[in-house]
Amino acid sequence: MKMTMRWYGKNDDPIKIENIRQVPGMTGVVGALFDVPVGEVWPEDKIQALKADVVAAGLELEVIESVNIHEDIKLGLPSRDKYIENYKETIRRLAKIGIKVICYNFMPVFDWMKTEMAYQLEDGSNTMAFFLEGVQKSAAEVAQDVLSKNEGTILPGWEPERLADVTKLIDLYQEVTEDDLRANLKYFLEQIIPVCEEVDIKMGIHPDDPPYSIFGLPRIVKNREDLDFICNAVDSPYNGITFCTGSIGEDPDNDLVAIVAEFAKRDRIPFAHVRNVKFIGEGKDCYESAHYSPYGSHDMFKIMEALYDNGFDGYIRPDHGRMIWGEVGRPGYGLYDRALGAMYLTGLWEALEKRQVN
Ligand SMILES: [Mn+2]
Repeated sequence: MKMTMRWYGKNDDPIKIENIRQVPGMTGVVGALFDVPVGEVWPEDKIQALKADVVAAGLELEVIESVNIHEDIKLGLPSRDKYIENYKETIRRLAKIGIKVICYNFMPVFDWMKTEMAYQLEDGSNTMAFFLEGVQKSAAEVAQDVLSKNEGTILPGWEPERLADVTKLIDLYQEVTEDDLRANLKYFLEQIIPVCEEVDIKMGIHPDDPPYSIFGLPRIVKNREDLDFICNAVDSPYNGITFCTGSIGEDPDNDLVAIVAEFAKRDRIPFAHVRNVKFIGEGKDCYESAHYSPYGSHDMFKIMEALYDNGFDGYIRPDHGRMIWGEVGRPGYGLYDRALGAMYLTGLWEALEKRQVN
């Protein structure tokens, strides 16, 4: 297991990489380029500059999150082939600097959706939350809400230029069924996985967040059956999952520990986001709690145990954290609570390793 933390780069992240380096057990950061328009080939000089910044801080850069998928690929438009060729070239360029895993998602229009960016918790901290009631208005209004509460930072997957006309983008999906979207994902994977095998990069699809349909959009990475379909669509260890416990875990019907165990055993989890959520009331409304099991609805020990016992040897990162100790910044991506999360997960892993020895 290699513990990592997401870092937005020296120009886009208020958090210094030197501070991430001081978190015990940290081996590397998960990085990306945020100024390359979706669909374009990532410039080699920028990739190398990012790598140089990370290495200079004494950390590794082996995971990229995300190389986003152009909407035309998800929609299955004829123009997709051009964007798939660009994607292949980006994969090859990332391999040259030692990248081992690329995280991506196949969510139409929105990469992720929260209705509350600073939900107040009893202890004085705040966190992101998702309440179904919050998406009962139009998608454009919800998008505007999210974009206005980003504390001046870029939000991953929420490129303002792409979301400028959310309504139009959603209209394009009116005729796209879940089966169509699945076929478009399979088409994409059939094209890129041979390249991944050649250059030794594993793809990890991030589950839908939340893992059910919103705004009538199709969703195909929601549960065990969806993950099984994806793994079988191209049967290769290079076609894997970024197992986000906070996304799959936002549907109480998903048996989180059993799903983690199954796909770790099948060697399809090269990268895991491990975090907790806390359900409120009877339905699916929830907020992003501290990682520690008693504060959320999921058992982090059992999740780490399922990874450990099934031979997981990939990358882990804590996921969204609360804003604590007065920290202000990109929602979910402050330093302090993610550092606590990383340390907690590292501690659980140490206990699992030593349990086996004794
Ligand atoms: Mn995640």
